[in-house]
Amino acid sequence: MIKIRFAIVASCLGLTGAGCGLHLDLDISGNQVDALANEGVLVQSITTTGAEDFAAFSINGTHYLAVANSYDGTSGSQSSYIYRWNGPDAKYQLFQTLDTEYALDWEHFRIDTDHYLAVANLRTTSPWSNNIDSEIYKWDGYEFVPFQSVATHGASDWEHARIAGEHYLVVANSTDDASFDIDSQVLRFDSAANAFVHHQWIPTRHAHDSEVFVIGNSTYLAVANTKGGDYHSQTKAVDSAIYWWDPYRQAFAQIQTIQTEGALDWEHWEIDGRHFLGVANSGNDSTGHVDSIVYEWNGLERYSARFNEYQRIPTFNASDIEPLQDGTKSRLVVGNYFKNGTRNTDSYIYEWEGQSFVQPTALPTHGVRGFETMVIDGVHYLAIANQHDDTSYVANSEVRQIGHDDGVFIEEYQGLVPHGATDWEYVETADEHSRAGAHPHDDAKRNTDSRIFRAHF
Ligand SMILES: [Ca+2]
Ligand SMILES: [Ca+2]
Ligand SMILES: [Ca+2]
Ligand SMILES: [Ca+2]
Repeated sequence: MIKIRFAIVASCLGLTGAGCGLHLDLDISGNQVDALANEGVLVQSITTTGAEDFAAFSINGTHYLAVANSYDGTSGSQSSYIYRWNGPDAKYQLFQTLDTEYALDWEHFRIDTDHYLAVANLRTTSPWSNNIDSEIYKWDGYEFVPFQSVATHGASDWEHARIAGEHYLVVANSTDDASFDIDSQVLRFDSAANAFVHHQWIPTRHAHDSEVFVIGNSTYLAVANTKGGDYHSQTKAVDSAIYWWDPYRQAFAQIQTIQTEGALDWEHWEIDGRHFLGVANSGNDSTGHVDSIVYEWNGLERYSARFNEYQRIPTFNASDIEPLQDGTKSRLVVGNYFKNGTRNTDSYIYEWEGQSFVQPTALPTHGVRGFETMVIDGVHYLAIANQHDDTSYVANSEVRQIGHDDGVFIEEYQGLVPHGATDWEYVETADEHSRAGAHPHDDAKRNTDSRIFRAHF
């Protein structure tokens, strides 16, 4: 569907100036809205039970959002839900229910045209055991159906990677009931067997997240190790590790260890050709009030690649770090799980100003465990998995609209020379958004330039 409205640059030539140069903020449908708060506008609340993760994906143009529900206060045997986006009015509606066991993560991936969805099941509740299967589902054209069960041990995260035409999955294992120092697993898709098969063990310590990313011709893996030892004697003073995919050995080879503090999440992102890695540190053995850290790539390749500390960000039991990128504007959200005795604490969104992330603005969260970004019909959204609101695991998670006010209209597209233009008008085409804007008028001449700004999505 292509919608085009014309940009109208009104003239106030001859008027006294009242209102000239005033600009209005218009939302995506052309309605006037107040200047958006930096934390975004609440679009939808979704009741969740110990939400740990959202995964957004689309199939044949339809948008879906899966939530990992971990626990309702009694049991980890929970229904996790897949919601379908039914437009800006109906928003997300329940689409499919899948039974999960203390679900911590959903990962969507494709192999050719086939869609898959994997869930990380942490443990059973009664009897308690972390040695349970996690499940991979496959889209059958109408819904997700079971595809393969994988033996996991306190599974916390799935990560899909495509390397040299092959499909891999990394599953992060956290414990086998006895020790936190257990391996995580790399699986490879065997097309002849139509199944994922074992490929490599990665030594980990209560692994909670893995991140596969590509720089140049090399593929890397970052693993978040949270703690070591066992239930009786444990420490968060464990390093996390970075691996390089060695194409000759067809395996990940460790190239760097990084001192982390209860690391729960890694993310990779790129800004202007610079590659960054961010880690969410949940805390050390005495406090959760520790810095989460952004690292920058040293520019060297293959096994010479290293990631050096670039910026420290104060966090409070940090659970997730997530880049927010719309067009050429880069931001970073860091989730604070718990601060000063409450889970009802703000997380922070930082703005990239060319050298560092600055100007944090508050995002209200409630025991937040994960963020997921999605773009639907050109609008940027952030899904917030709120685990617990201090009262109950049955809490409201949220979908918020973000990056719309100051994150979208960024590139000057066309200069105009009207006479004292007064108003903004929004222009929308299939994949391009523009806004014509009035430059504050010049009282002396009344003919200063106006601008059209093009939005990047
Ligand atoms: Ca996920
Ligand atoms: Ca994942
Ligand atoms: Ca991650
Ligand atoms: Ca993240």
